[in-house]
Amino acid sequence: MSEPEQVVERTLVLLKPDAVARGLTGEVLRRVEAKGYRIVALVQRSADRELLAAHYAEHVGKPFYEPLVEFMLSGPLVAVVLEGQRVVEGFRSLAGATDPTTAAPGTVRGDLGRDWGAKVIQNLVHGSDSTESAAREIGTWFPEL
Ligand code: D4T
Repeated sequence: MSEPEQVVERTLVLLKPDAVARGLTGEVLRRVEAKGYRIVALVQRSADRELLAAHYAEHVGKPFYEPLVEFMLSGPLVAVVLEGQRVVEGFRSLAGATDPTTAAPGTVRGDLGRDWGAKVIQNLVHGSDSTESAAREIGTWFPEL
């Protein structure tokens, strides 16, 4: 009997304002494309409070929420939809651990990120943490998809 075909997934990636301000958009997308994932949609834009409240619904009210929002509003960001087998966990593996100081070398956060003494962790990228989150987040950032 043949193996069941693996389902093609999508994930929502944000290149956060620190990545855009530092001119790292190309470097991050280079890694994504070199890994073999397909870019389905991509836009550079600014966020707003309503969009961030939807995106970060599980963090609303936490002590780091307001500094997180201020950071995410501090400049343009790039929102991307990626596609590929197991792309949700694959992009999170490329991104590395949340804290860029200790994220493994070889990852986006480990190679390119650090602690800047800000009130909130500035870790360059976001990637959906499950296929359910991905569906919700893609709907938030790309309602036309
Ligand atoms: P994102 O969501 O940005 O991909 O990051 P993670 O999945 O790695 O982390 P998260 O959703 O738990 O946190 C969102 C965002 O808030 C910052 N943060 C988080 C922070 O400054 N202090 C904290 O204690 C936590 C948990 C970092 C990422």
